[in-house]
Amino acid sequence: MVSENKMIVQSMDLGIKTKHETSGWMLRTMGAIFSLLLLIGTSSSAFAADGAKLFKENCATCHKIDKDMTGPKLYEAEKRIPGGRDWIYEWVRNSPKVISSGDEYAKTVYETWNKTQMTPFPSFTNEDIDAILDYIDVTGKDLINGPTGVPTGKPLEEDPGVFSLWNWLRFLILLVVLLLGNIALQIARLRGVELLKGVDLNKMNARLMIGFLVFGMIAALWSSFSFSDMYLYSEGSASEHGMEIDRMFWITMTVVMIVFVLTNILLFYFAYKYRHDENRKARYYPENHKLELIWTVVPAIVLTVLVVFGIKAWTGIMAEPPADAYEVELNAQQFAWNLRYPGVDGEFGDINLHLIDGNNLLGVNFNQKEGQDDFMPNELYLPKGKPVILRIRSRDVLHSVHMPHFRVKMDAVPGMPTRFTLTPKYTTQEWRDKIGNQEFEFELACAEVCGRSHFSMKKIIKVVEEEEYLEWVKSQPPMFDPSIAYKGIDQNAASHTADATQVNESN
Ligand code: HEC
Ligand SMILES: [Cu+2]
Repeated sequence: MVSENKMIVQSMDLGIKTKHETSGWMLRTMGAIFSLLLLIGTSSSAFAADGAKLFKENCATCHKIDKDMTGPKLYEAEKRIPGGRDWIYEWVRNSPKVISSGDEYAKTVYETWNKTQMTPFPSFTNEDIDAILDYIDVTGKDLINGPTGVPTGKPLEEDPGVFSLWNWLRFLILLVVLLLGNIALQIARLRGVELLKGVDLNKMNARLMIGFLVFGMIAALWSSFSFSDMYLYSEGSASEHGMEIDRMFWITMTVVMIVFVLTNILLFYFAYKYRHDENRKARYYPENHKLELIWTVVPAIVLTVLVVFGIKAWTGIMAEPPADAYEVELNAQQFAWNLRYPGVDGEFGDINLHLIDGNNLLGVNFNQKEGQDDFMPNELYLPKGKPVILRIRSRDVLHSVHMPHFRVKMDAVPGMPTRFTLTPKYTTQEWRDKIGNQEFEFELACAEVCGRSHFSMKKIIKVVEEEEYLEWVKSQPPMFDPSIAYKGIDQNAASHTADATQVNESN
């Protein structure tokens, strides 16, 4: 008979040597096979063409090739659209305009898609759009015919995601492994095999504590160093206030690391040293005021110093921006950033939600001459060495402006405009040379999980010299088009009268 005690010990054991070594051996092999299966990932096919990049960066937010999403599936769109490719050129560059021009097809899709506004891409050339359509065509065909072009006869299928056959198989294998392991243990038990005979579990646990400490420390160091080239912190900051943030980051990191290492060593060493011992009696040591005072006051002082420096840095970053700062407006919506620049006059037109319509995405008051030269580019241009105020708004849900290289992060809150001022330190080209990667682009991303296409909510940031920036501002076409009848805008007043600032709300 196996005693009660032994049974508990046995059921705690998973794979330590048994008299009949089969079960342990079997377990380990199964474990190895299972981990191998987990490691084999699926490979992704690479499309090098520009069209792929353009599609993924700009359209994939709302469109899938083979399936409807926020917008219609784009495979063979050209065939179903009566206007063909020429229509698509116009549509992509300014879909609101196509809709308001009275185009029947445009109106129908717009209505069908619940009047969801597609972002206009005014800077896209015909060649850009050709490249996107080619990419869609090739990829769509692959999805139907297989990559070799041999028809598989399969229709476009839904991506099973996590419930793929392969994942079910892995799950099944895991179940089988666990079952077999359990069987092996039961057999050993029935045969009266004494697992862990003569092992002092208490001592073993104590040693494992030290083992865990060493293993954990090595793993922590290894992971920090092996991924260190992914840390943005190693490249330094691309903005001026970011230098201060980095400095504080490193000071905090150093303090935290020292405390982390010391406390962990003590924690595990004490667990080892003061393990249960028949011959030792615990000392009764109820309190020590001096010790308690030290471990309360020292961290309190350190934390206060860190927090005070943090508050000082933050008030500096949030201080009133200089009067000659440039301005950009970032309008967040699911799932895009709409950028607005004040135009050559440097003044924004007011925004009024009653003015929003298919032609006026942001509801800019075009009755004001300040609003008439405002423009909406596709890339966020910033001048090097000059303060720029980001004026941040959201149209639907919470989003968050995240420009990691510039150490910028600020929520975009519906109904509550926020602000962030930064001064870029390097042009994009200088940064590319600095990090030795000529493909590099700065990026604006959304840092708030705002919905299903949150992942693709990003914009390219281009930092250029101030002269180039001013040239670029001059070269941008204004969003206001005098030939369009905007909702709530007085056509006549809009033709350049400075004082016609009233919006006709009854319109
Ligand atoms: C913010 C979401 C969004 C983005 C980004 C977007 N689209 Fe759209 N697109 C739509 C919606 C919604 C429609 C349906 C019409 C409407 O409501 O405006 C549409 C319609 C279309 C149509 C007409 C399709 C048809 O079947 O008639 C084409 C073509 C198209 N988009 C191409 C593009 C391309 C190319 C890009 C990238 C450069 C792009 N879209 C980016 C939302 C988007
Ligand atoms: Cu978002």
